[in-house]
Amino acid sequence: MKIVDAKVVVTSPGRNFVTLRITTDEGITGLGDATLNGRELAVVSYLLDHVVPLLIGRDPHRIEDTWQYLYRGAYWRRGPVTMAAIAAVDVALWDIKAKAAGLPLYQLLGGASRDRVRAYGHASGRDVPELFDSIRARQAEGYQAIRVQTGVPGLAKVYGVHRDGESAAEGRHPRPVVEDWDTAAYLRHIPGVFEAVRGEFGPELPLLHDAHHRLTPVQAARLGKALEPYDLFWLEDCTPAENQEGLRLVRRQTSTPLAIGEVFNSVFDYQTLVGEQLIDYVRSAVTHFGGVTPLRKLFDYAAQYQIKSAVHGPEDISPVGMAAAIHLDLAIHNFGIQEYSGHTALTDEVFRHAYTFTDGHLHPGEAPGIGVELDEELAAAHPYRPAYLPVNRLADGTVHDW
Ligand code: EZ4
Ligand code: CO
Repeated sequence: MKIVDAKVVVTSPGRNFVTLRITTDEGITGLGDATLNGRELAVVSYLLDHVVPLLIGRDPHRIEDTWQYLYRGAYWRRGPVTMAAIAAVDVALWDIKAKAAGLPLYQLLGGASRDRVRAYGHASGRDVPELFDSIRARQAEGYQAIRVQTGVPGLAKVYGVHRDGESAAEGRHPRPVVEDWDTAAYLRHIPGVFEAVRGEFGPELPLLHDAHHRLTPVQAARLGKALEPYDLFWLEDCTPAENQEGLRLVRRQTSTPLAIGEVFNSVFDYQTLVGEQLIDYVRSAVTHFGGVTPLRKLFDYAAQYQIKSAVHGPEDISPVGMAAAIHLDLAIHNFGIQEYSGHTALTDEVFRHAYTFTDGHLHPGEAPGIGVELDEELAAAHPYRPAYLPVNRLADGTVHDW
């Protein structure tokens, strides 16, 4: 088999998605997600100008070799743009190989290690009553594990907090919106929120919380300790993730489980964190980590340290990236949990997918390949719109971690 064509589709059915479609001389096609929120077109250029010309004529079955060729061959390694582009190629080739075999991808990864994959959803509220309503809404949708984010008194708008039913995409802007931040106010407020949630929903509901890289190690240690009575499933991204050594301090001070990695794009970003067992969950996305091939290797490395998977699954991962994640989740032994918010109905029409969400659990379905079909006509009817994430400033105007 030979690759005869590779095309990049940019579409915005509610938010921007970048998709690579590889076609072979036998007529089999494969899809890969290359979406990098807020920097989408840089990946489009990387693919069209520098990757697609190298793919034509290659044997699509040689996935590992193509991965190494693109990664080592570029000389310039790692980085979110490079790794999103390589991820799209990797997933599209796995899609083709699995379709050629007539099997769903998870069968090629060793087959199912479980019947279904537990997902967690997002609840948020500007205050505690609004948060309770949001948690109940997630429970009504079937979720059995819930990430909890709230507003902080004195702050106008906090990351991850929006009215229920208002998609995060509705808040997108052609220039970054400025949000305010005050770490001290946040640290004073959050333990009381979790006390209230435990009081209302009982001890069994798995609760997660995302600190979104806002804290120093000593602040994170204090928060982790303060949250111990409320038995979190994890505290996510407590400190800026590139400072791996900072996690030693956090780890020594608290037994609240820690999850990190959504902005990582290489196993080297995890060397200290995994090798010293400083975290409990690795959080990279298939789409931002170079694809299924390297993420599988990361999970195998993490497994030696009893660290589990928790693939990043925000709305800015397309259904193509989500499908690849769910196949991997089903197959690996050290699966932990999968983040999942679903997509807009229009997005699910553009990307028709075989995966399902039932009773708080995902299943990749039995369609050959990753099980996603792209409606290119509908995609073209919803063209790219510039959209940026917010930026964060302290009261004196200093830019803070986002
Ligand atoms: O802010 O994917 O856990 N999920 C998150 C996400 C990230 C976005 C950034 O594009 O923190 O919502
Ligand atoms: Co996060």
